[in-house]
Amino acid sequence: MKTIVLGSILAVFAFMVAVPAFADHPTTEISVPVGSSTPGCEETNECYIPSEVTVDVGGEVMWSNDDSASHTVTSGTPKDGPDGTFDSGLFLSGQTFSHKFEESGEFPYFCLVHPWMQGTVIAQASEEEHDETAEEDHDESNDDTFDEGTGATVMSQDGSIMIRINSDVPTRGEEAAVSVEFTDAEKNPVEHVNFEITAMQNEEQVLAETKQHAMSGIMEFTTAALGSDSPLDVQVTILGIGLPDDEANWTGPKGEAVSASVVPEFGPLAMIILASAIVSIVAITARSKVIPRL
Ligand SMILES: [Cu+2]
Repeated sequence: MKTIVLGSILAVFAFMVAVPAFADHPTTEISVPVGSSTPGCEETNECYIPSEVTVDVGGEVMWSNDDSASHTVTSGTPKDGPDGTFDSGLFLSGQTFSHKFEESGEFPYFCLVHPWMQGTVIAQASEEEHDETAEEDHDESNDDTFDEGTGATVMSQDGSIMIRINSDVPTRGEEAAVSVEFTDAEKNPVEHVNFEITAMQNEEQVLAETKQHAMSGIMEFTTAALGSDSPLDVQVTILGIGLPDDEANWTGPKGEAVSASVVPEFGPLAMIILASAIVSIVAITARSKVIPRL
């Protein structure tokens, strides 16, 4: 009798110990460090830190954008382009992206905006998990962001306005045309959108227009002559819908910003525009100066 009880206790104990070891995977964290938007970090393998990690199958990896610029974590290589396994889309300073690795293998990834940024995740099958059925696919990509041809479209948080940004390929010595289009979910133009627009290249402002009024839903701008072929970062901030001289009665999303990176040719892609909504509502002062709160 005594031995049977002891045996059961041992069995229960073994079960309790084995189950957490079987199911638990700590999240592996990777930093996107300050300054990685400038070439040079690849020389010391520090564009993602650490640039190579090994996880168990089923393990999750979380990237934190500790830089001031926006970046992507995109599976594939700059040479062959994205392979479709995972893609963060553009994520802003202070934001994170996570992906769970359900299959073993070596997964190279890079940043679409800054293709010198490369890293690798190695997912290893640990023996006791061979029989584990794959969990449903965790797609962490930003649902309100999608690419259409060379432009990018983002829906405002309240679903009332789709903001589409198009641009020329950034080319050294040339001005780039940047257009902004406001439509509803059925692609009908939204009239009387007040907004401001800025564009930066290599930390230099090449376009800055405040108090713009898109009467019929579309407006085109021209940047200053560009200093290089580097990515162009465009930001559009919606100030409200209504007549320009009637600011007190403007409706719709106010102070919501959309940022887009216009990435020139590399690998098999001629150009790609990545867009992301700034989810925090920004504060607008009397002078329409916007301060993103991230
Ligand atoms: Cu980047």
